[in-house]
Amino acid sequence: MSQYDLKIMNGTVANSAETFQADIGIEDGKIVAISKNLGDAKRVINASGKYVLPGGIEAHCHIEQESSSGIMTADDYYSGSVSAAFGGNTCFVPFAAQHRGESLKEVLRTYHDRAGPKSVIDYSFHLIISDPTDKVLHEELPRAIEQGITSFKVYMTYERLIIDDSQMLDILTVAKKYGALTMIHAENNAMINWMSKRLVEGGHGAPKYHVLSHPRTAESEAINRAISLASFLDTPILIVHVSTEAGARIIAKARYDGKKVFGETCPQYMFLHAEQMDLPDMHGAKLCCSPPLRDRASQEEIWRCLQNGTFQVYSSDHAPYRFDESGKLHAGPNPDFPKIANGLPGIELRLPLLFSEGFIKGRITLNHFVALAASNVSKIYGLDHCKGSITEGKDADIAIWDPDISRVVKAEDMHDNMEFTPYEGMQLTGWPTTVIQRGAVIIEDNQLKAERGCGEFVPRNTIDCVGMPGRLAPELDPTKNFGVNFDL
Ligand code: DUC
Ligand code: ZN
Ligand code: ZN
Repeated sequence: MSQYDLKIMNGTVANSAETFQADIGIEDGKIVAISKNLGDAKRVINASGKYVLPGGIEAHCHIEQESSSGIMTADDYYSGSVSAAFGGNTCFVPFAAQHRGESLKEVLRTYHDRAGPKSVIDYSFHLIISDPTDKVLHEELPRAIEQGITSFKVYMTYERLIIDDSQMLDILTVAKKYGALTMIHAENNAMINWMSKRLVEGGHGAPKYHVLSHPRTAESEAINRAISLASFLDTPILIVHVSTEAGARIIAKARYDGKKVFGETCPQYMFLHAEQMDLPDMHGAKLCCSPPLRDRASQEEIWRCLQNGTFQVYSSDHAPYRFDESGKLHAGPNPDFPKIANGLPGIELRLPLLFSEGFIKGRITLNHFVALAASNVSKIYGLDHCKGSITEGKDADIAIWDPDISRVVKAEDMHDNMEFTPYEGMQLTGWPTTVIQRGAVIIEDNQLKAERGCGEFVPRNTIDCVGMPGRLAPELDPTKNFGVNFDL
């Protein structure tokens, strides 16, 4: 009689569309049986009274990445992945950032070298494209997609990252041709610069004015433009870190119209607000991120758009910069807000926040929690062949959650390389207690059990937009444009 390597017994198992009582048998890193009364196993975990869920997949985080101004994030692939694992994740997809003049081959080699020896969870990368030369577009991007890097991010703002609309069309055309997903940081650059200059010149350089410098309309204008460009070509995009109701409504309308548009929001827009930045001695800098925190009413609107499915992806946007000269205050002890490093830590708390404040408090179902934790990401970003659900044949990536544990968040309990957390003092109920990756226990009894470098690179599939009909603009469609072929 066959013996499983591991059996998880007596738990309540949930996927994005079903919840059931079953035991799970694991062999060679895969889920091989889901049933009651399984046979013997070398090791048994009793999950009685707990939820047995797919391991989380973090789709937006900045790990061991130099910002465009050359500031390194505080977490490398070891501390970043350990922190993610303690937060119930078994896989993440950080960014591999191209700075201008760099080849994508070089960039990917650098990030493989950073991640491979250190990551304790499985990983892929999204490229950041800041220099779409002909070589990048026609040789390097197709090659990267072939290697399973099937998504990339572009910026509509930031001096050293911004691409113009014409470059955006070039990138979207390549994405369409090869089946990749373009992620878009959508903010109107001119509005941000115009506001920032006036605020600083007027003596309003303190961190809280960062919020005013990124008006809501800057986000909605750019989202609208990005969707117009992508739907012109009928190619999928994902608008990352949406912070406003206006932006969310544009996405909802586009999806209603059948356009291939996905939306992402982040915990900072649901749990934090701009008034918290009004602190003495530069402490507001800890909460500087882009798009910025909004007001309390916005928090409710963002929650509603998560509940109603406008956002399919919920990510931490973990961008850890310490409150010192290595990070937030790299430009000196008292900089004006445009010189403060942008980003918040949150990779470890993304899921505990949603489990506690979403599922336990009855705002979302357990299945919706699973969808946001893992399943939607696995489908949208091409990981569905191996991850994102508890299904026979998939990787045994599992997080066991105890709904009865209640803890107050403290920075000293986090496993990232930060000295603060924006969520300090929140009481959260429900925490992951055991995390299993490809059948190996990596977190147990609040201890790390994984070896440095045990995570593996996961090549991703091309992007599937079934159910999103879309429509190429008539001007590009040879059946409607006097037969002109744009080779799309
Ligand atoms: N965009 C991100 O995605 N993360 C941090 C800062 C930013 O502008
Ligand atoms: Zn961004
Ligand atoms: Zn980000």
